[in-house]
Amino acid sequence: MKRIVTIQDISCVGRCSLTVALPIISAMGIETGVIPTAVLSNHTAFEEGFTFHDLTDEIPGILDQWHKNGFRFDAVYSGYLGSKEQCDLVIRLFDEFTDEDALRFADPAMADFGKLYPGFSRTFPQDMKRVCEKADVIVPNLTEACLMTGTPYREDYSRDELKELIRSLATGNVKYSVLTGAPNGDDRLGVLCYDRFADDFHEYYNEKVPMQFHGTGDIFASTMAGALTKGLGIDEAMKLAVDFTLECMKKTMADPDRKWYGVNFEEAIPFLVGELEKRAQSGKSV
Ligand code: PXL
Repeated sequence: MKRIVTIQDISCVGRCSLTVALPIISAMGIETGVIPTAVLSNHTAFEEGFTFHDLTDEIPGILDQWHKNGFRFDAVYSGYLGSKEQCDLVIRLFDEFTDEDALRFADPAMADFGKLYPGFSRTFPQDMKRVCEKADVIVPNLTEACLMTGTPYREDYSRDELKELIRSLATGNVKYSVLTGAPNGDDRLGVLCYDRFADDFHEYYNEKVPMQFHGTGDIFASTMAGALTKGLGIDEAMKLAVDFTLECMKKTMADPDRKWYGVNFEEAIPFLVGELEKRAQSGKSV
Protein backbone atom coordinates (compact mmCIF):
# COMPACT_ATOMS: atom_id res chain seq x y z
CA MET A 1 0.00 0.00 0.00
CA LYS A 2 1.24 3.49 -0.79
CA ARG A 3 1.89 5.89 2.08
CA ILE A 4 1.36 9.65 1.98
CA VAL A 5 1.83 12.29 4.65
CA THR A 6 -0.22 15.46 4.51
CA ILE A 7 0.68 18.60 6.42
CA GLN A 8 -2.01 21.20 7.05
CA ASP A 9 -4.23 22.55 9.84
CA ILE A 10 -7.07 20.80 11.58
CA SER A 11 -10.17 22.98 11.63
CA CYS A 12 -12.51 21.26 14.10
CA VAL A 13 -15.65 22.28 12.20
CA GLY A 14 -15.96 23.38 8.60
CA ARG A 15 -14.80 20.50 6.38
CA CYS A 16 -11.47 21.69 5.06
CA SER A 17 -7.80 20.76 5.24
CA LEU A 18 -7.23 17.64 7.39
CA THR A 19 -10.90 16.77 7.96
CA VAL A 20 -11.15 16.51 4.15
CA ALA A 21 -7.72 15.17 3.19
CA LEU A 22 -7.61 12.30 5.69
CA PRO A 23 -10.95 10.66 4.84
CA ILE A 24 -10.64 11.20 1.09
CA ILE A 25 -7.11 9.87 0.70
CA SER A 26 -7.83 6.95 3.05
CA ALA A 27 -10.93 6.07 1.01
CA MET A 28 -8.68 5.94 -2.05
CA GLY A 29 -6.77 3.08 -0.42
CA ILE A 30 -3.65 4.97 0.66
CA GLU A 31 -2.16 4.95 4.16
CA THR A 32 -2.42 8.58 5.28
CA GLY A 33 -0.11 10.07 7.89
CA VAL A 34 -0.74 13.61 9.08
CA ILE A 35 1.11 16.55 10.55
CA PRO A 36 -1.42 18.99 12.01
CA THR A 37 0.09 22.48 11.84
CA ALA A 38 -2.54 24.20 14.01
CA VAL A 39 -5.87 23.51 15.68
CA LEU A 40 -8.66 25.97 14.84
CA SER A 41 -12.19 26.00 16.24
CA ASN A 42 -13.41 26.25 12.61
CA HIS A 43 -12.07 27.55 9.30
CA THR A 44 -11.33 31.24 9.04
CA ALA A 45 -14.25 32.20 6.78
CA PHE A 46 -16.86 32.03 9.55
CA GLU A 47 -18.06 35.58 10.23
CA GLU A 48 -17.99 35.27 14.02
CA GLY A 49 -14.28 34.43 13.98
CA PHE A 50 -12.19 31.44 15.07
CA THR A 51 -9.67 30.28 17.67
CA PHE A 52 -6.16 29.30 16.54
CA HIS A 53 -3.59 27.23 18.40
CA ASP A 54 -0.28 27.03 16.60
CA LEU A 55 1.52 23.65 16.64
CA THR A 56 4.72 24.69 14.86
CA ASP A 57 6.89 23.96 17.92
CA GLU A 58 5.74 20.31 17.89
CA ILE A 59 6.85 19.62 14.34
CA PRO A 60 10.69 19.54 14.56
CA GLY A 61 10.42 16.89 17.31
CA ILE A 62 8.02 14.82 15.17
CA LEU A 63 10.43 14.96 12.22
CA ASP A 64 13.43 14.01 14.41
CA GLN A 65 11.51 11.04 15.77
CA TRP A 66 10.47 10.00 12.25
CA HIS A 67 14.14 9.96 11.27
CA LYS A 68 14.88 7.65 14.20
CA ASN A 69 11.97 5.41 13.18
CA GLY A 70 13.18 5.38 9.56
CA PHE A 71 9.87 6.56 8.03
CA ARG A 72 9.73 7.28 4.27
CA PHE A 73 6.74 8.39 2.19
CA ASP A 74 5.60 7.82 -1.38
CA ALA A 75 4.14 11.31 -1.30
CA VAL A 76 4.17 14.48 0.78
CA TYR A 77 1.16 16.77 0.33
CA SER A 78 1.10 20.24 1.88
CA GLY A 79 -2.00 22.40 2.21
CA TYR A 80 -2.95 25.45 4.30
CA LEU A 81 0.07 26.63 6.30
CA GLY A 82 0.15 29.39 8.90
CA SER A 83 3.64 30.91 8.82
CA LYS A 84 7.05 31.18 7.18
CA GLU A 85 8.40 28.66 9.75
CA GLN A 86 5.78 26.12 8.65
CA CYS A 87 6.77 26.67 5.01
CA ASP A 88 10.38 25.88 5.98
CA LEU A 89 9.22 22.68 7.72
CA VAL A 90 7.36 21.52 4.59
CA ILE A 91 10.56 22.02 2.60
CA ARG A 92 12.33 19.84 5.19
CA LEU A 93 9.65 17.16 4.77
CA PHE A 94 10.06 17.23 0.98
CA ASP A 95 13.86 17.09 1.25
CA GLU A 96 14.30 14.60 4.06
CA PHE A 97 11.43 12.10 3.80
CA THR A 98 10.98 11.41 0.08
CA ASP A 99 13.08 9.59 -2.51
CA GLU A 100 13.66 11.02 -5.96
CA ASP A 101 10.69 9.17 -7.54
CA ALA A 102 8.23 10.16 -4.77
CA LEU A 103 5.57 12.85 -5.23
CA ARG A 104 5.96 16.28 -3.64
CA PHE A 105 2.58 18.01 -3.97
CA ALA A 106 1.79 21.57 -2.82
CA ASP A 107 -1.59 23.24 -2.62
CA PRO A 108 -0.75 26.89 -1.82
CA ALA A 109 -4.10 27.28 -0.01
CA MET A 110 -3.96 30.89 1.20
CA ALA A 111 -6.35 33.03 -0.85
CA ASP A 112 -9.46 33.17 -3.02
CA PHE A 113 -11.57 35.71 -4.89
CA GLY A 114 -8.66 38.16 -5.12
CA LYS A 115 -7.88 38.20 -1.38
CA LEU A 116 -5.60 36.47 1.13
CA TYR A 117 -7.46 34.53 3.83
CA PRO A 118 -7.62 36.34 7.22
CA GLY A 119 -4.40 36.46 9.22
CA PHE A 120 -1.80 36.24 6.44
CA SER A 121 0.81 38.96 5.93
CA ARG A 122 1.34 40.44 2.48
CA THR A 123 4.75 38.75 2.25
CA PHE A 124 3.36 35.25 2.93
CA PRO A 125 2.79 34.40 -0.78
CA GLN A 126 6.57 34.63 -1.31
CA ASP A 127 7.11 32.04 1.46
CA MET A 128 4.48 29.80 -0.11
CA LYS A 129 6.21 30.26 -3.45
CA ARG A 130 9.39 28.76 -1.97
CA VAL A 131 7.34 25.68 -0.99
CA CYS A 132 5.86 25.46 -4.50
CA GLU A 133 9.30 25.66 -6.11
CA LYS A 134 10.30 22.53 -4.19
CA ALA A 135 7.20 20.58 -5.29
CA ASP A 136 6.65 18.41 -8.37
CA VAL A 137 2.99 19.38 -8.69
CA ILE A 138 1.31 22.61 -7.57
CA VAL A 139 -2.41 23.43 -7.67
CA PRO A 140 -3.00 27.18 -7.16
CA ASN A 141 -6.30 28.91 -7.86
CA LEU A 142 -6.25 32.15 -9.85
CA THR A 143 -5.80 34.39 -6.77
CA GLU A 144 -2.91 32.29 -5.47
CA ALA A 145 -1.25 32.18 -8.89
CA CYS A 146 -1.54 35.99 -9.15
CA LEU A 147 -0.16 36.55 -5.64
CA MET A 148 2.82 34.26 -6.17
CA THR A 149 3.75 35.87 -9.49
CA GLY A 150 2.98 39.50 -8.57
CA THR A 151 0.28 39.61 -11.28
CA PRO A 152 -2.74 41.89 -10.68
CA TYR A 153 -5.87 39.83 -9.89
CA ARG A 154 -8.48 39.95 -12.64
CA GLU A 155 -11.24 37.49 -13.44
CA ASP A 156 -11.26 38.16 -17.17
CA TYR A 157 -7.85 36.88 -18.24
CA SER A 158 -7.91 35.17 -21.63
CA ARG A 159 -6.97 31.50 -22.00
CA ASP A 160 -3.56 32.55 -23.40
CA GLU A 161 -2.94 34.87 -20.45
CA LEU A 162 -3.84 32.09 -18.00
CA LYS A 163 -1.45 29.77 -19.81
CA GLU A 164 1.33 32.33 -19.43
CA LEU A 165 0.49 32.73 -15.73
CA ILE A 166 0.82 29.04 -14.92
CA ARG A 167 3.84 28.64 -17.14
CA SER A 168 5.56 31.39 -15.14
CA LEU A 169 4.88 29.43 -11.92
CA ALA A 170 6.69 26.35 -13.19
CA THR A 171 10.10 27.17 -11.70
CA GLY A 172 12.41 25.22 -9.38
CA ASN A 173 11.42 21.54 -9.30
CA VAL A 174 7.85 22.01 -10.61
CA LYS A 175 6.84 19.47 -13.27
CA TYR A 176 3.12 20.27 -13.45
CA SER A 177 1.61 23.64 -12.60
CA VAL A 178 -2.17 23.20 -12.41
CA LEU A 179 -4.54 26.17 -12.31
CA THR A 180 -7.75 25.18 -10.49
CA GLY A 181 -11.13 26.79 -11.11
CA ALA A 182 -10.14 27.59 -14.70
CA PRO A 183 -13.09 28.77 -16.80
CA ASN A 184 -13.99 27.48 -20.24
CA GLY A 185 -16.76 29.68 -21.60
CA ASP A 186 -19.63 30.62 -19.28
CA ASP A 187 -20.80 27.16 -18.32
CA ARG A 188 -17.68 24.97 -17.91
CA LEU A 189 -15.10 24.91 -15.14
CA GLY A 190 -12.01 22.80 -14.66
CA VAL A 191 -8.23 22.82 -14.68
CA LEU A 192 -5.50 24.09 -16.96
CA CYS A 193 -2.12 22.46 -16.50
CA TYR A 194 1.34 23.37 -17.76
CA ASP A 195 3.53 20.32 -18.32
CA ARG A 196 7.00 21.74 -17.96
CA PHE A 197 9.09 18.98 -19.48
CA ALA A 198 6.86 18.53 -22.53
CA ASP A 199 6.43 22.34 -22.67
CA ASP A 200 2.79 21.64 -23.33
CA PHE A 201 -0.65 22.22 -21.77
CA HIS A 202 -3.31 19.77 -20.55
CA GLU A 203 -6.84 20.77 -19.65
CA TYR A 204 -10.05 19.21 -18.43
CA TYR A 205 -13.45 20.80 -17.85
CA ASN A 206 -16.83 19.70 -16.61
CA GLU A 207 -20.13 21.39 -15.83
CA LYS A 208 -20.05 24.65 -13.85
CA VAL A 209 -22.64 24.65 -11.08
CA PRO A 210 -24.42 27.93 -10.34
CA MET A 211 -23.21 28.16 -6.70
CA GLN A 212 -19.91 28.63 -4.90
CA PHE A 213 -18.85 26.49 -1.97
CA HIS A 214 -16.14 26.64 0.65
CA GLY A 215 -13.48 23.92 0.79
CA THR A 216 -13.72 22.65 -2.78
CA GLY A 217 -10.04 23.47 -3.36
CA ASP A 218 -9.11 21.06 -0.56
CA ILE A 219 -11.36 18.34 -2.01
CA PHE A 220 -9.76 18.79 -5.44
CA ALA A 221 -6.20 18.84 -4.06
CA SER A 222 -6.70 15.78 -1.83
CA THR A 223 -8.16 13.75 -4.69
CA MET A 224 -5.47 14.84 -7.12
CA ALA A 225 -2.67 14.09 -4.61
CA GLY A 226 -4.21 10.68 -3.89
CA ALA A 227 -4.65 9.85 -7.57
CA LEU A 228 -1.07 10.75 -8.47
CA THR A 229 0.21 8.78 -5.46
CA LYS A 230 -1.70 5.74 -6.75
CA GLY A 231 0.08 6.09 -10.07
CA LEU A 232 -2.63 7.68 -12.23
CA GLY A 233 -1.28 9.89 -15.02
CA ILE A 234 -1.75 13.64 -14.89
CA ASP A 235 -4.78 13.63 -17.22
CA GLU A 236 -6.55 10.83 -15.35
CA ALA A 237 -5.79 12.47 -12.00
CA MET A 238 -7.14 15.84 -13.15
CA LYS A 239 -10.31 14.23 -14.51
CA LEU A 240 -10.95 12.23 -11.34
CA ALA A 241 -10.36 15.26 -9.10
CA VAL A 242 -12.59 17.59 -11.16
CA ASP A 243 -15.38 14.99 -11.51
CA PHE A 244 -15.33 14.12 -7.79
CA THR A 245 -15.34 17.80 -6.75
CA LEU A 246 -18.35 18.38 -9.01
CA GLU A 247 -20.10 15.33 -7.55
CA CYS A 248 -19.52 16.72 -4.02
CA MET A 249 -21.04 20.07 -5.04
CA LYS A 250 -24.07 18.36 -6.56
CA LYS A 251 -24.66 16.37 -3.37
CA THR A 252 -24.44 19.61 -1.38
CA MET A 253 -26.88 21.45 -3.64
CA ALA A 254 -29.37 18.66 -3.13
CA ASP A 255 -29.13 19.03 0.68
CA PRO A 256 -31.86 21.30 2.11
CA ASP A 257 -29.77 21.74 5.31
CA ARG A 258 -26.65 22.92 3.54
CA LYS A 259 -24.67 25.50 5.47
CA TRP A 260 -21.31 27.22 5.40
CA TYR A 261 -19.65 23.94 6.38
CA GLY A 262 -17.87 22.94 3.18
CA VAL A 263 -19.32 20.39 0.80
CA ASN A 264 -21.03 17.04 1.50
CA PHE A 265 -18.07 14.99 0.29
CA GLU A 266 -19.08 12.10 2.55
CA GLU A 267 -22.05 11.33 0.29
CA ALA A 268 -19.84 11.33 -2.80
CA ILE A 269 -17.18 8.91 -1.48
CA PRO A 270 -18.93 5.92 -3.16
CA PHE A 271 -18.54 7.74 -6.50
CA LEU A 272 -14.80 8.18 -5.89
CA VAL A 273 -14.26 4.57 -4.87
CA GLY A 274 -16.42 3.40 -7.80
CA GLU A 275 -14.33 5.37 -10.30
CA LEU A 276 -11.13 3.82 -8.92
CA GLU A 277 -12.69 0.34 -9.04
CA LYS A 278 -13.76 0.83 -12.65
CA ARG A 279 -10.20 1.76 -13.47
CA ALA A 280 -8.81 -1.28 -11.66
CA GLN A 281 -11.26 -3.56 -13.53
CA SER A 282 -10.21 -2.09 -16.85
CA GLY A 283 -6.78 -3.57 -16.12
CA LYS A 284 -5.00 -0.38 -15.23
CA SER A 285 -2.96 -0.61 -12.07
CA VAL A 286 -4.12 1.51 -9.16
O1 PXL B 1 -9.89 25.55 2.55
C1 PXL B 1 -8.72 26.20 2.83
C2 PXL B 1 -8.60 26.51 4.29
C3 PXL B 1 -7.89 25.65 5.10
N1 PXL B 1 -7.73 25.89 6.42
C4 PXL B 1 -8.28 26.97 6.98
C5 PXL B 1 -9.03 27.87 6.22
C6 PXL B 1 -9.19 27.64 4.85
C7 PXL B 1 -9.96 28.58 4.03
O2 PXL B 1 -10.57 29.50 4.50
O3 PXL B 1 -9.58 28.93 6.82
C8 PXL B 1 -8.08 27.21 8.44
